[in-house]
Amino acid sequence: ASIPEAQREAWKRAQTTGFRGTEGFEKEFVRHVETTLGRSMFNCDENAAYSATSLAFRDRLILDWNRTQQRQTYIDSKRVYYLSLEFLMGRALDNAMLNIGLKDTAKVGLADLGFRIEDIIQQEHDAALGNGGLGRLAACFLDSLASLDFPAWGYGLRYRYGIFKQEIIDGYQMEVPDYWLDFNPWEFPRHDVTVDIQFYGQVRKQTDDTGKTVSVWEGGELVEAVAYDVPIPGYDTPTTNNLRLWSSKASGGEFDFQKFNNGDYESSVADQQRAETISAVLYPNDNLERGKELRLKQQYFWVAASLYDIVRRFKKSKRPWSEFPDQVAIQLNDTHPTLAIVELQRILVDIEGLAWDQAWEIVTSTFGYTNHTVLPEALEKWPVGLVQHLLPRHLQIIYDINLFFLQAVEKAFPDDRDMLRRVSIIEESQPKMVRMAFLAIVGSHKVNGVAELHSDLIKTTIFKDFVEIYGPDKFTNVTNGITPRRWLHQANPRLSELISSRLGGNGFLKDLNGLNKLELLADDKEFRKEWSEIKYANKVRLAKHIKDTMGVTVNPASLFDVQVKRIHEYKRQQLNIFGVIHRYLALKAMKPEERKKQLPRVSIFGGKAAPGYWMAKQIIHLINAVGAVVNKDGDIGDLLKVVFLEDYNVSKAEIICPASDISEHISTAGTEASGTSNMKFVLNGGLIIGTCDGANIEITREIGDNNIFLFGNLAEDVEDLRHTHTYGSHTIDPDLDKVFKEIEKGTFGTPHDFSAMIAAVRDHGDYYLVSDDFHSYIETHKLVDEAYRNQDDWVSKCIISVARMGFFSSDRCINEYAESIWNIEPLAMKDC
Ligand code: T68
Repeated sequence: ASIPEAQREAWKRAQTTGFRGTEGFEKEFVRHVETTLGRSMFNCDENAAYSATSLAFRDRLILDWNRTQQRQTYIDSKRVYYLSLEFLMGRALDNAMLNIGLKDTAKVGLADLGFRIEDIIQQEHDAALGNGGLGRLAACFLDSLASLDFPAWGYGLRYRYGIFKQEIIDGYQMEVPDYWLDFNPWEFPRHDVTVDIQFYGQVRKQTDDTGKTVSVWEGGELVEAVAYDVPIPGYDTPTTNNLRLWSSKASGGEFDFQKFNNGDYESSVADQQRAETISAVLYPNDNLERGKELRLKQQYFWVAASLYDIVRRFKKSKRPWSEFPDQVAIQLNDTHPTLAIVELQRILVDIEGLAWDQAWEIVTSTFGYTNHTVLPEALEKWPVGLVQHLLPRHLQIIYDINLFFLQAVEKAFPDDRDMLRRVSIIEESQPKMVRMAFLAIVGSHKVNGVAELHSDLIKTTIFKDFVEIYGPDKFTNVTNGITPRRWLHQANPRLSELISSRLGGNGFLKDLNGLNKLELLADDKEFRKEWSEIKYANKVRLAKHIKDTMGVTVNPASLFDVQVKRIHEYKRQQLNIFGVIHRYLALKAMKPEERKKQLPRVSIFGGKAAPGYWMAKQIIHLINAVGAVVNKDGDIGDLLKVVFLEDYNVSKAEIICPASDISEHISTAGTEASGTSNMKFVLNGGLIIGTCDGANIEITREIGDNNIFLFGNLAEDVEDLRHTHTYGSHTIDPDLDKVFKEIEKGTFGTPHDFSAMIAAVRDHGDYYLVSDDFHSYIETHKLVDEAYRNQDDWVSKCIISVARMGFFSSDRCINEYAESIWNIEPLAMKDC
């Protein structure tokens, strides 16, 4: 407001607008090749062309980003902040081109200049700052938040190394570091946006002028957080939101010059490296918490920097603190950012001088907590001693939060002494532990699960007592969703185009329920034919990828059976591979004439095992060992192929999902909170074989139970079954036993290599119910074969399923969060 008119005019005259048409794109492209990259027509390889294209698009994005941020600051309405330790973004260029609506422009421009756009897109290294579903969900949410014009920021860590690259060597997983930041055109370093983050030290009580006792946290060490901003373009809207990632470095510059000048060079470099270690690497575990000090440091570093930023932004508006929750909603993606609750309470009480109760009211009105798992090994707990050492003031605050909470519980439930022990934020174990999920519940106004069954389960199992204490309204469900932009339009351009041609436009990409009109075409011969051709072409593309990367030839006319996701016993890739062995034995036992009548199948696996998860690595090894035998068996030929795809990641998922006929979502009932790839596969015209678990249940409800192959025991029966295994008599399914005996004969290599997998079922209680579900699994696969033989019916099922998938858009999901948890409205850019 204080800028003189003449200056404003000068700024306006000089304003850049970014390119629009092909010519504009080409100009920007060549400018970047020549002046940013210092190259020319004669040495512009595909990688340089990728860089120049990205920079041209980045320039456009940042202009929209600036306008969006200015507008959001000016209107100053409520913002939502999504705190996630993981953002599994994948590639940015294709997404940016499609969301801005200039992919065709770039395609023509690149062709003029001598490049194929597909080759250029493939130059990009995936941004793989996540493990699996949780991180990818955060990425889909950012896309929806921007596409729906919500004023929203993501906050995360800028890991130097994302999830490791997986190599398969002699059938075993090897991990290679993922150094991805060599050249990243999508981030803007903000060297002026830095925060000093404190660790260790002591707390001193002192009396202020008014006679009040205040706590002062002093001493310890400082690490500097530097912001890196990643623009997030919405689809078909100028709204471009921000993902702010924090990077750590030694506070106060390169290294400690005092130490350096005193000749202590080594130690000054060591300090610097220690600081940089905080954001160095993503922990590669999904659904497992291992309680390492560095992980806790990462959490506090990221949370403290983000809250400093959020509070600084709020304070600029000069509003009273009581309005904080009207301006700010913070969503905790799992318990990883739970310290944010404690940090905000500390800022308000220790630094801003608010009374405890007033501060706590603000804190609890601000936060929402999303739970993603009921697996006990994944629930975060930190040793009290470790928290005390690293964050002494925070531990005091946690104890106070717990004290006030338990006092209230005691008052409300005077007769239930055991209740206090059960719900205490501090677990009275040896050593004592801080239960992060309980802290997250106590410090939030809403807690949500990620699919209906899961949200019910948390209310009746792990958080049962809290439902008693707070009443049922604090707990809610928001079923996960996926962005149709990346998972249909980008991954499956031909299908997207076919749909758009029949629906009369791209509207379904912003209102996925629009797909339901496709149902009228389910029996349309011509439509079915085009649909099948696209599926076939996508299978040819995947077959080529399999050939190029794994050297295995597969026939695209086979039924493609896919299971790609993190390798975990609860996800039961072992059930799948045992089923494959069963199929192989059955084929071997057939006479040649009978064999000829069988339907050819390709079993495709992919996914990473946490480097320290031995059993998961054994499962990968067995899959590869089976592939090695089956794929070269002359009796079998095309009837069965087994492939383990190396290094499954987001960009590979974009090739795999469109090419699947049937995908496997076969977790032990009650263990998979939601699953999101199940949604991706169905949206791409594939069917599902799955258990009654997670979002499979709602997918069934939406698409109809004749369009999905469900099998296995129900969640409500799992506990009893486990009990029988341990205390009753446990008999192994006879067909599974044959599979085990074949493995033990050495058919797939040294039997000893796989003895632990077999023992887990036979001798150690079969916790994941592999044997209990085996028969039903095999029988259901027979139904899949039968159904696939009738291609007309099969394709109709696929069309009907896609038509009914509207519910699983992350747009629907984000709108539910906005309404029931964040109380936030969109802020469109149109009228500015
Ligand atoms: C997944 N969780 C759920 N966790 O397993 C999946 N865990 O059912 C659900 O669909 C998805 O979240 C989204 O809600 C994870 O992916 C992790 O990756 C993880 C990472 C660190 C620590 C614990």
